[in-house]
Amino acid sequence: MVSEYHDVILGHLFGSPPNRMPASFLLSPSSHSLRSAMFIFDRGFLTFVACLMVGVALSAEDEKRPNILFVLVDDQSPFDLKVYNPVSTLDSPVIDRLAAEGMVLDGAYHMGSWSGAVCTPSRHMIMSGRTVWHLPRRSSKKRTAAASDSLAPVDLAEHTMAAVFNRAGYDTMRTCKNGNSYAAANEKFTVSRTATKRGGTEETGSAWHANQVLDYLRERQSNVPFLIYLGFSHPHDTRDGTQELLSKYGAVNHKDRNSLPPSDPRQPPLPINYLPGHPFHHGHPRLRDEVNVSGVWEKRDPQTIRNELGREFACDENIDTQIGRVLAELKAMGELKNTYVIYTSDHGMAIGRHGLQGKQNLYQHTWRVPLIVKGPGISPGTRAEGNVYLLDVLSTLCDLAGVTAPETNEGTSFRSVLNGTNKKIRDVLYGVYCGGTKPGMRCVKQGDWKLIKYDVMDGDVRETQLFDLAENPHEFLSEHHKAAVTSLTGTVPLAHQKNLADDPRYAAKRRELETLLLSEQRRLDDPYRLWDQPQK
Ligand SMILES: [Ca+2]
Repeated sequence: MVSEYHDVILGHLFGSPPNRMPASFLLSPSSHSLRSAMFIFDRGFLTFVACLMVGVALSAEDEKRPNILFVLVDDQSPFDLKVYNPVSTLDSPVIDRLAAEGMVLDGAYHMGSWSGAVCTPSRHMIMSGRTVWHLPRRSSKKRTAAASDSLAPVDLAEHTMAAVFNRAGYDTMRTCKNGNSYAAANEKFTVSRTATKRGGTEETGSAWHANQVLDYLRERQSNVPFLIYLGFSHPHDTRDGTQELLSKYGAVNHKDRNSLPPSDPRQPPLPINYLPGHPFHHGHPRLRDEVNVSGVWEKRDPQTIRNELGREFACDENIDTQIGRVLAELKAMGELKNTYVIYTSDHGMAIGRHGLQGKQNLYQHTWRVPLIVKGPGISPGTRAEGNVYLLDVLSTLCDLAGVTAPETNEGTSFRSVLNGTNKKIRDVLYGVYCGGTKPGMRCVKQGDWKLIKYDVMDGDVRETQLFDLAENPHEFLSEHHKAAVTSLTGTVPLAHQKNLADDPRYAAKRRELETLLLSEQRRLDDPYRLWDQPQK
């Protein structure tokens, strides 16, 4: 009956008789009562058409293309945030609300780096949707043989985030730090206000980035949708927070290498997987992040780490406040409901976890990134594993906005995760750190199982770690079980919570993941092989 009625409507609209007339309409037209009925029907039909047209007008208004606010912070572990780590002492009410109104992705990763400046490939991947070994060659003189053998199209910048959205008729605006990014892609934003702001005042800190966006929104005289890239320079070191927030988290901007910062009960506790040192060399001698970050240097004692975490949290909370100002402005403008807000970081961060300080490792605290998305069609307060990379963001934004992703894109849209259709978009995840001695670190994850391999320091360090993340989510090592550590962290891991690589019960699982790692290396054109792999 529905399809028959539909046919009649089409007949009225397009002037052609319906193919199949419903039986109730096949009566003699000479009948007076029938003519009356037809008159009533036509009036009803006209009313229906009028409603339809109003509906079309309303839906055109409703279906205005969405705005995009892409928020990228610099160097933040997901475990800073309560939404990923309920015992975190960080106050981030705006991010908490974003999560409550949108979706939290638990499995969001960056694919890795061939440089100590992990920001650089990460941001190239975000802008281009390319995989880590398919990024443009670096212009630096320090170019490695592997990275110079570029597998990226020469005109890739023309197919990056802002270029794609400019062509689709969007207004594009970016504020971010200077450097360690993808300059040719960044230049495509029609409005760009960049400066590195890591100070503790309105003008020198995170407020400056938010102010650029607020000024842009208030000055903008355009009805077309916008894509705003709101990048913060913090919580990357130097973590000079505002005095008020430093005080809240009991931290000081410690500058004296020869003394320890004061301890303060308001400081965040040591991370659950804190170690006073990593059990073997991470493979990148003289790496700035591990030896020369002001306030930490090579120290891993509890006072230094807790003070630095306090500084990190002061910067995190300030960012949270600044995002809140931008969201309030969008709400006041009536644009918030039609805006996808994406919150993420270019990579995670150690700050004492596993005895490391920096971003050059593949433990979950550093390989993973926070990823929270709110916007039209996303059910509030939802969570999904996702298994996404940051390089999937470009195709996802295109998908959400009804824009065709560029042919150079290698990412996969995770819109189906955001709208609740899928829980994840892939099963296997690959990670690399190859910025120090070669071939470096590699990891692969499938389900709850994760393998990390280290082949560094000219063969002096050849290590394998195997974790069951369902049982050992913090990747505890045997070092975490030592009394000297548990007395500091207050956490005694369960006996089975350790590296399982040499446990004969998991030999088959280890072999399975080693095979998977090699196949991922081949698939992604990883130019290196590890000591125990075939060299092709
Ligand atoms: Ca970074």
